[in-house]
Amino acid sequence: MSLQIKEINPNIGAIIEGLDLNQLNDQSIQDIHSALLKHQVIFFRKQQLTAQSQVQLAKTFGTLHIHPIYPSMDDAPEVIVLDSHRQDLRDNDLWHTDVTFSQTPPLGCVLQAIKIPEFGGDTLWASGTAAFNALTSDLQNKLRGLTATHDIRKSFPIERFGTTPEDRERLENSFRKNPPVVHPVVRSHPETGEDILFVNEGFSTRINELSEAESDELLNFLFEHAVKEEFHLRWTWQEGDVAIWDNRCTQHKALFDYGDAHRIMHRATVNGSIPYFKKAS
Ligand SMILES: O=C(O)CCC(=O)C(=O)O
Ligand SMILES: [Fe+2]
Repeated sequence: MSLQIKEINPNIGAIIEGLDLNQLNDQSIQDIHSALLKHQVIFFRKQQLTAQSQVQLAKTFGTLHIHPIYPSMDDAPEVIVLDSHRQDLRDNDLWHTDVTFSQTPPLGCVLQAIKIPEFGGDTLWASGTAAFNALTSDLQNKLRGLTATHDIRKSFPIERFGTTPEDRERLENSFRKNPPVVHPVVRSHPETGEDILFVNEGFSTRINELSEAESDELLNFLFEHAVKEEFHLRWTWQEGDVAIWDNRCTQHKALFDYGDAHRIMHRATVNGSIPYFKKAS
């Protein structure tokens, strides 16, 4: 099979055809890795990955993350199950970068569509490099010196996720284990060296060097700017589709617009490293 890569949007995303993700080899792994660096999120149709293959594919990028809140598959603790009939998935319908409430947010994720509603349930991804590059150079320079606080509590409020005593206990435990963290507002991509706008509405609560009012104003501007139409794509899922995204330079949002319909996704999450900013030389 010959590999074909079709871009979805000039700033982000590509569909890759001609690869069976259940049968990886050194060449296909290399092709996938370089496509991900170039396109930030990549899609594969008609894959039907087994949990083991999904784990194997994700492990080609690094070690895997165990999520503190979401349930996982019985035979693969590294694969979390996002099931609209078992969980409240509304928190994903907000632009976010995964797990930026941790010191070392994930490098990326491998997500598979298991059950998709007849209508709705699309996912959107936005490019943090395109968003940064589109800012004025004055604002780019100002942002390069700033840091932001990221807090798990912003996306998992206890009123919604702690409705039973067990859930409340589990959530409070996660809060204790994950106190707020500080990341640079502009991070450097560890592999490409590109500057990335690295605040997200899901978890970023405050720009530390500014007053609360200035911070709110700048964050609200950046949340809106980061996800403008020209920086994002919208993916309409078919069952068996696989998406891989680079979580260091993107944000995403899963639309919760399908009412009571059943939607199930499986996700494997690759551990990342501490975000840093290094001036381009
Ligand atoms: O369900 C989706 O499409 C994506 C949900 C999400 O935010 C995630 O898996 O990180
Ligand atoms: Fe997410």
